[in-house]
This record gives sequence, C-alpha cells and structure tokens, in this order.
Amino acid sequence: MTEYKVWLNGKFVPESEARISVYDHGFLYGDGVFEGIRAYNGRIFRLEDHVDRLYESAKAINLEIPMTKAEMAELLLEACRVNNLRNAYIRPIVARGVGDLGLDPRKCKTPTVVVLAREFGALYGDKYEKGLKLCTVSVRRNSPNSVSPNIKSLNYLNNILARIEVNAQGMDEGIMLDLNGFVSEATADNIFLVKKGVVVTPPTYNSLKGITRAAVIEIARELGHPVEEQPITMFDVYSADEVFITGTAAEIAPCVEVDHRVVGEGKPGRVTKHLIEGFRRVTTTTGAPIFPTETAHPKVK
Ligand code: PXG
Repeated sequence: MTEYKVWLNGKFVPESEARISVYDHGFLYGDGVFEGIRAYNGRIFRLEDHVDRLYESAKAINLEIPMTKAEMAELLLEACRVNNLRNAYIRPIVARGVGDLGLDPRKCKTPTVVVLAREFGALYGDKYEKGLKLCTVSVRRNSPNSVSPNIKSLNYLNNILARIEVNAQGMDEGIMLDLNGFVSEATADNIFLVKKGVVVTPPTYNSLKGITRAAVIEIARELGHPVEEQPITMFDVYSADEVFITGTAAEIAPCVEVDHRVVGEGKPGRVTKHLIEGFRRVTTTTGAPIFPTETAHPKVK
C-alpha cells in the first residue's frame, strides 16, 4: 500500500509520522480553513481559484497564512510531485495552531499548515449513469449572520448534521435550505436545475462559492445554454426538467429523484450530459502543469 507523503509545517513527512498537537485550535474548535482541489492528467484544475478562496476564507477568520499565494500554489504542485500523482485530490489545511484551552486565537502563535495529496476516483461510482437520489434535510444552512457559508472552514458540523439525515433517509445527497426556506446547496456540493432549456442555480450569499459551480456556469454559456442565478425554492426543484449537483469531488452528478418525486424523465437529462461532456474536456485539458515536461511524468497512475 502506498504511504503518501504529507506536508506538515515546513516539510514532507510520511503520513504515518505526521503528528498534530491536541492543543491545536483546529482540533479543539474547528478554528481553521481548508480547500479540496483536483488534479487531472498531470494538471491541477483551477489552482489559482482554489488558492484565492483559501486565502479569502483565512482572511474572513482573521488568520494569516504564513506563506504567499505563489508559495502555496507551488507547494500544492510539489505535493503532487513528491507523491508521483497525475490524478489527485489535494487538501490544504490551515489551522489556527497550538494554543491553550481558551478560545482566544491570540494564544496561537503559528498556524499549522498541512497539505494532503492522494489518488482519487469517481465519488459516486456508477451513480453518474443512474443518477442520485436527494432529500431535503431539516437542518438549515448556516446563516451569513453567524458562520458565513462562504467560508470553507474546518467547522463542518452544519453539513455533517445534514449528512447524518441524508444517511438516515438512505439517500445519496441532501438539499439544505436557508433560514428563509430558499434552496442553499447540497451538503458538500452546489445545486443546479434545468427548466425549459435554462440552467438555473441559486446565488451564493447563502452557500459556498463553488469553483466547480463557476466552471459549470462558464461551460454552459460557452455551449450555448442560458444560465440564470436566482433564488429557488423546493417547488422549482420538484418541477425542474433536470437537477444536478456540482463539486470538486462529485464533479457534475445528475439527480433523478428529490423527496420521492421523480425528476424529469427519471434519468440524467440532455443538458446535464452535455455539461458533463464539456466539464470533462475542460478538466482534462486545462490547469496548472504538475511536472515540467511530458517525459518527466511518472509511468504509472
Ligand atoms: N458546497 C459545500 C458546502 C462544499 O463543501 C462545494 C459546495 C463545492 O465547491 P467546489 O469549489 O468544490 O466546487 C463544497 C465542496 C467531499 C467534500 O468529500 C467536498 C467539499 C468539502 C469537503 C469534502 O465531497 N467541498
């Protein structure tokens, strides 16, 4: 079995040797931020966007990442190189660092920086063909008045509580509403619907500003599908012709059932399939190159 090397506070170490303090506020309070990034065919997809979002999340919680954005981007590429990965899931994590048992972040002098990179396959296996089943969950998405859902923070309890409901209902993913009952997003993905040829997705004041979401909006427009960003309700979801969710791990996943109502024709829709095709083209042909030359690519993976 491969033992991956992980970056921990200044060097790469075997993952079995990576140790973090129990007094790190990332552990004690979920005080920190992270990103989830993919590499396809030797290129990191939307690297700059992910680095930007990591630094924006950090800024929102008043956490200074102890390296420049350019150094972080290079580190993410290096994490793939040292693990010989051309296709990967990359997870930078910046925690507040070691403090004491009080909440006060001023006690934490040095942020903890970790980068994990590993192989990753299709999140939902054969379900991309069949389509996912969704349910609405009772727990509401964090309000921007408390922990902004725009922050990709280490405190994911809001989403985990939602995931627990999804599991209990035996569904594949869940739809989270905001405090006013408008559709926010899925537990780890943004949501889209297609109605009469128009691709619709909610604005992101109450959800994560998904990088896959942004890519899908661009691709849809390039392919000639009109896109609207507007608030939607569950009525809109139930009466949609197509529904799909988007995320770094899930990519574009078609949804064929919502709260026991069949979506459209009960199979992945025409527009969704067109977007999946476009997305695949973009992920496999664009991005920041990991290895300097084609010949330097490792033979395996
Ligand atoms: N909303 C939330 C709440 C997320 O956590 C997305 C949307 C999609 O964003 P991107 O930028 O990836 O298109 C996410 C994605 C997982 C996993 O295992 C996914 C995420 C975080 C943690 C785990 O699927 N984030």
